Amino acid sequence: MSASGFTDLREKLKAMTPHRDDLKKKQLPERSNGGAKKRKYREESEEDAASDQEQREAEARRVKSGIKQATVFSAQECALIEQKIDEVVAKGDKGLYREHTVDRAPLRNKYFFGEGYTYGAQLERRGPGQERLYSKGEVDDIPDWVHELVISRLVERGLLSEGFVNSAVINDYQPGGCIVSHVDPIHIFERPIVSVSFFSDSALCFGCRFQFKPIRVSEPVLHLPVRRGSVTILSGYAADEITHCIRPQDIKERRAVIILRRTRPDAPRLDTDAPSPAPIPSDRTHKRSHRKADPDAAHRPRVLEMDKEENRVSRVRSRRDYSSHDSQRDSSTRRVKMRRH
Ligand SMILES: O=C(O)CCC(=O)C(=O)O
Repeated sequence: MSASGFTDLREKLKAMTPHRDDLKKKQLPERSNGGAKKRKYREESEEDAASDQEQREAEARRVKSGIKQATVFSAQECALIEQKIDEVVAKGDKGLYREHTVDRAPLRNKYFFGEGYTYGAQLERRGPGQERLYSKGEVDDIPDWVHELVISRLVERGLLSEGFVNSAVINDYQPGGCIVSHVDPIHIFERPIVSVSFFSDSALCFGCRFQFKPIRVSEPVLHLPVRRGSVTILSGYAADEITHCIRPQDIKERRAVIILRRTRPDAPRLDTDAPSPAPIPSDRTHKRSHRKADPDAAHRPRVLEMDKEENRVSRVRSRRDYSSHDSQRDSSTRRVKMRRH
């Protein structure tokens, strides 16, 4: 034993730092508790992931319930229709259509026939519910070949009712082209929405979130192949309760689609001489996120934020456009900068 009463220096050290043992004792249960917490957290997140997966599967089933598809056009018939689409493109390039028939965007051009519509950029209020039909006669009529080669075939097959279609839109996509997530405006178009694909196979996706700069698209709730010569008919949940889009990665070659729809008799129409159009009943304008079924869906608010961001960017751009042309603007002839689907 030494003068200090300790034979072992380790004991002396222990006596000088008693709190260390206490600390260890306290820490031990803490540590194992931390492990339990982690395990619980992992289990909970696995459960969350499983229930999220189940919800997505249930939603995919609801989407499928509103989709009908059929292969109608042979390769030979497609080739003839594709030649007609090329003629539309050539006519557009020569400037032979009315101003609002053609809407050009990078990697995607649209040709509106029968009826055309716009977002409300020129109304200075944007977003779902703000879309307006152009005044009658502002877009070209539906070409005869669309009636003869496409619509009548679908009527014959019982896929369309006679006289239903009064609007035909041709989208012509280049590789990498896309259409962001949207619901075809409920206050403008009756259901069903009928589309026929040409030139190449692609996919229509439901429930995707888009991010921009660089463009990124989240996993869809449903990825629906849309093959050359096939018809896709959307109604119910697929048309109204979830957004659809074409992702850039799904357009690998040139693709075109002819969208056949009927406008509602009470669809609001742009009338440049009149003041703002009357408000539309909220049951036909309420905002739809890409997922409606589960109000707790974690990503839903983010989608709306992104949609807002999209609109905000266009609004800023359109304001910029307006301001540079302010001197040219009056109440009847506004410059229009818009985004459409
Ligand atoms: O390209 C498609 O099949 C869909 C196009 C579409 O949803 C639209 O133009 O509103």
